[in-house]
Amino acid sequence: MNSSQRATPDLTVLPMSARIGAEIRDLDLAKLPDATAFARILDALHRHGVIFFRGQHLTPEQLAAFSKCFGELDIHHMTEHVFPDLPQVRVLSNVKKDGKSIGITKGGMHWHSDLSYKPQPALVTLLYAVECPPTGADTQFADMYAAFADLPEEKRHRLQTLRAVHDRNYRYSALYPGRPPLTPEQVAKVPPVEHPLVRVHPATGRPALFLAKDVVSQIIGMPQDESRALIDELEAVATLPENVYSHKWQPGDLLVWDNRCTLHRATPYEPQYRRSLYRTQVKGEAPVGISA
Ligand SMILES: O=C(O)CCC(=O)C(=O)O
Ligand SMILES: [Fe+2]
Repeated sequence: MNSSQRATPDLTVLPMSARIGAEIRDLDLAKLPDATAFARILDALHRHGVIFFRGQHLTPEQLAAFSKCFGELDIHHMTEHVFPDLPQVRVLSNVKKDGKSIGITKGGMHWHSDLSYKPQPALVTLLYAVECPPTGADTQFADMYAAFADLPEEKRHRLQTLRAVHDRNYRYSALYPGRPPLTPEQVAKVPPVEHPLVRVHPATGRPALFLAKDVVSQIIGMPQDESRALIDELEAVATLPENVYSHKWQPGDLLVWDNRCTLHRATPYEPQYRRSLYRTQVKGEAPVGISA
């Protein structure tokens, strides 16, 4: 991504690396940003793929209000662990009350792009840390523009003609051994979908790889073993360390990531620590390929 730094008297953007991630300073998001400030936030998101703000003090309502600046909020198809009066805000947490977790625990520990298995995957996701462990539990992000751009030209040409099947149920039980399998009703809500393997970001016009090895069950028209090998290889290259930003959480951090040009995953932490975050996601559009 573009690492150029922008600073204005009231808003500073600090890139985390040449490729991906930036911190935005000097904003209190409990108040909605004005149009100029929001245009700068969006610009930073488009340049860096993942942005974050530290030291925030947000209620679930304030998080939802800021999230709406990015578009219409989605209500996740897994309706547990949302605020009853505010179903757009979901809780991720390992904290237990009366023996039951107050939020989703151990979600997203494989590389993925949120809701890629839906016809219109998530546009951006916002995650706000209420409490977090002193070490571990980083969220990692991979730059899928660079993942594509770094490939040899011949391979890029071939990949941009391909389509992939994204399937929520493909490895669900392997990824979530502690959860019951998806019910037939849940499976029926998320049938497998086909997306271009390379998608063009509508705002930046840049192509990005769009796949995750635990969600993409196959590449259309390719023998299964070849398809599997290609998917595994592409994810491995995309998530090489030089392509990844690891976010070390502090309470009060708000992260925003663009699911159209990044993959992310949660990482483990010691279970004696408490971790609670509020999460929203913004509805996206159907991915568009290069030749479409
Ligand atoms: O818990 C995390 O670090 C990330 C979880 C995740 O994948 C998500 O909220 O979309
Ligand atoms: Fe996720």
